[in-house]
Amino acid sequence: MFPHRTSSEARMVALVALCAIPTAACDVLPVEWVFAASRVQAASRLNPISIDEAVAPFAHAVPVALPQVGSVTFDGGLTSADEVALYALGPVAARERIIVEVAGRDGLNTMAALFTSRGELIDANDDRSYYGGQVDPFLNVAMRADDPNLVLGLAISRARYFGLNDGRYTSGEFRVTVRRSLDGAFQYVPQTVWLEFGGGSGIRIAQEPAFDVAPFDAGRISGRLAGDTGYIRDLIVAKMRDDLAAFNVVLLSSDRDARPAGNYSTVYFGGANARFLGLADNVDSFNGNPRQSAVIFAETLGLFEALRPSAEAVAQGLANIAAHELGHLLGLEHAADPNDLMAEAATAEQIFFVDATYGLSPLDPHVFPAGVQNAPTLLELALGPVDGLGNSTVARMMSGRAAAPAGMQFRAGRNPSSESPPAKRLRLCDRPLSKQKR
Ligand SMILES: [Ca+2]
Ligand SMILES: [Ca+2]
Ligand SMILES: [Zn+2]
Repeated sequence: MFPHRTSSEARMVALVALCAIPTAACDVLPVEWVFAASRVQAASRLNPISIDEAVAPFAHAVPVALPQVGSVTFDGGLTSADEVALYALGPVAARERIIVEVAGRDGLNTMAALFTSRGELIDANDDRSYYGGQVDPFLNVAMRADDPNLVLGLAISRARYFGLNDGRYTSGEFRVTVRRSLDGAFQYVPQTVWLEFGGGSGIRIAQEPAFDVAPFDAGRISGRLAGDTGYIRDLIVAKMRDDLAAFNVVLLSSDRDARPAGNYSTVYFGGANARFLGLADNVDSFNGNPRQSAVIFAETLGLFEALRPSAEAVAQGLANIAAHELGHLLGLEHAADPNDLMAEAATAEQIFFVDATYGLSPLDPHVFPAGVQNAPTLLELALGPVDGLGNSTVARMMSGRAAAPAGMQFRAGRNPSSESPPAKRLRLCDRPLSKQKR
């Protein structure tokens, strides 16, 4: 049950150690310029592993016999933060419930994730209750699709990089219990989103103190844009509608539409924040809660006036940030590909000038250091098909890959010989490190 060791291990461990840049807040990720000292971190994230590399370890998952109804308990170990332990649990069917409980020994702080046989993320969790100090992971998933070989992944938590120092992060052992029951009925939760450009007061996001958001005013991003507020608002809405056209989401604009009667989530545009471009309540697995909030601190883009972004570029930037935060409210995690809307970080140029999309991307290693996120599929499984006829417009982005037979635990792939990344990066985020799990 111990991993391959390779001659590049020392180098890879050193790479990760250099990534341990402390950040100001422990429960949210601040917006910040990243300077020269973080070039190594940028290398590992801005030049992520390929999709093939990210899913390669899944062919070597260790088989574990999960009863049709009941539980299995087993022990495992991890020797470095680069390592992942993957367990093949066999076939699962839609509407089965899978519950995973992990106990790290001697304070080992782990994270866990469930994947399809193709290495596509189903759900991830680092801490059962981050705010409550329960740092063992916990997963409780009603399966939404059949899969020929469900995979459970364990890795050492990376939470200490954000200031959480509880527990051990070097190596250790854990015990896992996986339970299966037949009570995994689920409902799709379509989403209406209110894009609020008129400001708000007493807004609460996650565990942040309540705050007010000023009305959207392009002139407070740059005096050059003072006459473009309405134009930029309309462009933001149009671009977000384009991003979400394939999904069961209705976007309403506060200055064009009537407020909806039923459940909706609100995305506020306005104000400035010294730490964030955007904030979202949490990563809401399969959109369990259709009444949430996110804030896009539009005026923060004024920090990048040196780029002299046009009105169109500012609208693109705000639409990218808003679609990212909304992605969290719909259940999406961070991706490693900087061209994916769910990238955890991007350069200012990428934010302004790249029309990012929800795609198929290796996971951000803080979510899990192996596997991919297929955002279109996850959105469809959360929100339901786009029309009442069951005709989804979502293309399945990965063709089937056969799950190979068992092998050993595997190192998470990483490419330490990356090219020089852009020096300036922005963090887009945003959210509590961990999803609260019931
Ligand atoms: Ca944890
Ligand atoms: Ca939600
Ligand atoms: Zn984010």
